[in-house]
Amino acid sequence: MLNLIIFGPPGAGKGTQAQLIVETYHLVHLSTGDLLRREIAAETPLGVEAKKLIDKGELVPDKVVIEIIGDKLDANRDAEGFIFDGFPRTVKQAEELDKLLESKNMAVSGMLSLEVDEQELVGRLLKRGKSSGRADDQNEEIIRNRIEVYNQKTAPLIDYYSRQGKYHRIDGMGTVDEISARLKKNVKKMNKVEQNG
Ligand code: B4P
Repeated sequence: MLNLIIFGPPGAGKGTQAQLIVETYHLVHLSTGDLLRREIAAETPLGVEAKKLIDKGELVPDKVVIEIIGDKLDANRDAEGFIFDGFPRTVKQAEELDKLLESKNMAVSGMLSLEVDEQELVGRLLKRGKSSGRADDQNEEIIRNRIEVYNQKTAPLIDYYSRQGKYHRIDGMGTVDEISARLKKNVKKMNKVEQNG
């Protein structure tokens, strides 16, 4: 079973690339950003609270996203594998994901980490902000805060997965197709290991 984490700073191309991997490997795509935006659109109590944080470029509490992911794992028991997009974002989330998967006799196969220059990240997000309607994409100060939050709270996960031998660094600069080809090379290797193991 292939369980991938697509990782990187805001605007690194996680959502874009996850979509392409899902199509090839028939994985269930779990994007915490998308799931939270769905709650916001439905104006649920959770969505109302999440919106206040997301609009400022802050993270939603660990407990909230861990619960969302737990529910989705339970709801997709027959899946051939998962791709976690935008999750985990803190060491606490990573530890809880390991526990959740272990309780189902599953494990993370690998973490694909997209590396992109900061200026490129800001440019991509501002460009998306023109059409997405996302408040967190429209203001450079908020985007810089998201990158700062990433550096402080999320980047330590590189060490977390390196220690488990699961970190794969991917050059995230270039066209969507170029990056997709780099990612798929890595996923292919991981898939072989999963099938032989
Ligand atoms: P996310 O939805 O995960 O937002 P993101 O980091 O911006 O990544 P996304 O996947 O959307 O963008 P992508 O890089 O693909 O999170 C939003 C917020 O939700 C967070 O700030 C946080 O508040 C909250 N949240 C989510 N998960 C959470 C968690 N686990 N814990 C706590 N809080 C959480 O693409 C960006 C743009 O670049 C797109 O327009 C795309 O078209 C473009 N692009 C992609 N590849 C490109 C390329 N190669 N060249 C040029 N442009 C490219």
